[in-house]
Amino acid sequence: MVVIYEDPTVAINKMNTIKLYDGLKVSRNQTVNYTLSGITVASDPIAKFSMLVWEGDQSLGGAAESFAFNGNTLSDTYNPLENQFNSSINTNQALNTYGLDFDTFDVTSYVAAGDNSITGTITTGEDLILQGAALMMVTNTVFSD
Ligand SMILES: [Ca+2]
Ligand SMILES: [Ca+2]
Repeated sequence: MVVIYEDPTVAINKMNTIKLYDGLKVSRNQTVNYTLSGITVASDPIAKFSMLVWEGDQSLGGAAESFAFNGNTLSDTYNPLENQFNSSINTNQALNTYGLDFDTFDVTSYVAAGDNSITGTITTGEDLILQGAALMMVTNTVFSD
């Protein structure tokens, strides 16, 4: 279950849309590229991206494990460059949840006005993961369903 709620800190003069993409795909020792569409990015956008992954071990990483949003590898304090799927929840400052990896990133600088889609690249090594869902919030030119 995914609960989507209003964030009062997000600028209210923006027409933001939220897209939820779900599915369940196993990845291990492979690179998976996908395209998420259904958006038309407005000028001066804000954008956030969240990804829910089941499994993903903190103890298994390596050069082959990463996630790239429009070609930009995402990383932060809770998500090392080479161990994206590490059972973290970065918005909760949680490390090693033993089975759930759910991280949110500000990707405003990785989208541009007029974009109609984004690309995601999941790269996995020995750490098996199950891709659960992706959420994209972006300032959109029009509402879409
Ligand atoms: Ca890992
Ligand atoms: Ca993570």
